[in-house]
Amino acid sequence: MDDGEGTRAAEAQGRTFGPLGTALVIIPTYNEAENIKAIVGRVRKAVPEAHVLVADDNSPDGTGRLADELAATDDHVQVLHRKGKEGLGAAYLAGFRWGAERDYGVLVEMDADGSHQPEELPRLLTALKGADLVLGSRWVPGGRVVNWPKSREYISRGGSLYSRVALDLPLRDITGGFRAFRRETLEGLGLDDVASQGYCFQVDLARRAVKAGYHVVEVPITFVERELGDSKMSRDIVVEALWRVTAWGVGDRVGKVLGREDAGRTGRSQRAEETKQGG
Ligand SMILES: Nc1nc2c(ncn2[C@@H]2O[C@H](COP(=O)(O)OP(=O)(O)OP(=O)(O)O)[C@@H](O)[C@H]2O)c(=O)[nH]1
Ligand SMILES: [Mg+2]
Repeated sequence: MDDGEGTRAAEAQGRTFGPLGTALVIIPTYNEAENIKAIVGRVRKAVPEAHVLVADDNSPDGTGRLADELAATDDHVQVLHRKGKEGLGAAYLAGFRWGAERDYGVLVEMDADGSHQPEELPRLLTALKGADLVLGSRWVPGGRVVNWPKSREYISRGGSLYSRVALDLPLRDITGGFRAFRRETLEGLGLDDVASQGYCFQVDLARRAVKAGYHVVEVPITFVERELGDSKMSRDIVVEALWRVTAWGVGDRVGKVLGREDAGRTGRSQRAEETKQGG
């Protein structure tokens, strides 16, 4: 996908974020009727030049309808209606495709429940000028969580630590979902075969980015526990993350032992290598 035309068109409409092109903030929703209007309003205020895409899985509580109401009066807000609940990962993949087809230069992941603060978005976007992927991080110096029960903190810290060690990733917050990607980065991750869903989806994307040789930067954030609506976090999501991360870790190690130096590598580093070898 050639960027030039799209970027110029976006600039003409006054909706670019710096030299990277227009940012699309993708907000996946399932039953977030109590949160959706406030969160979209906060994003629009914090980064007026960005666009918002609500990716709603036909929420029974009418979140999609409320998002439509916002979109009707604001040309920076759009809604992707999906047929039913298919999980966070599938909603993001659909949102990424939607954004790439429309030439957005930056794609942002953000929860609807207020845990990710839109007011911190400018810092993430600024950091992306010197990176391929920026992770909002609770577990680097300066990052923190507010109002989280200790049990949630242990699960989250434990999940990141386990992923870090099992997958040999130089990252602190690997399960978080407040992230900014350059479009080119997403295109280099080979997303067609991503099957993972909850936290595991975030681990999967971080792992692919590091293995593909992209420059991944963590920026401290303050994560605030949701006040309204219900969590979709479940035992199944934790179990999925545990088995997939373990399987990836074992796969990478077996690959190394068998001498497959490219085990698990996709995208940029592999392509660069192939180009070198091809002369
Ligand atoms: N489209 C879509 N969105 C989802 C789905 N599951 C979760 N979400 C959204 O993904 C975001 C994160 O989900 P949460 O329920 O907040 O999960 P969590 O942050 O791990 O859990 P809490 O900290 O307890 O809130 C929210 O905006 C949800 O509405 C899904 O199946 N489809
Ligand atoms: Mg949440």
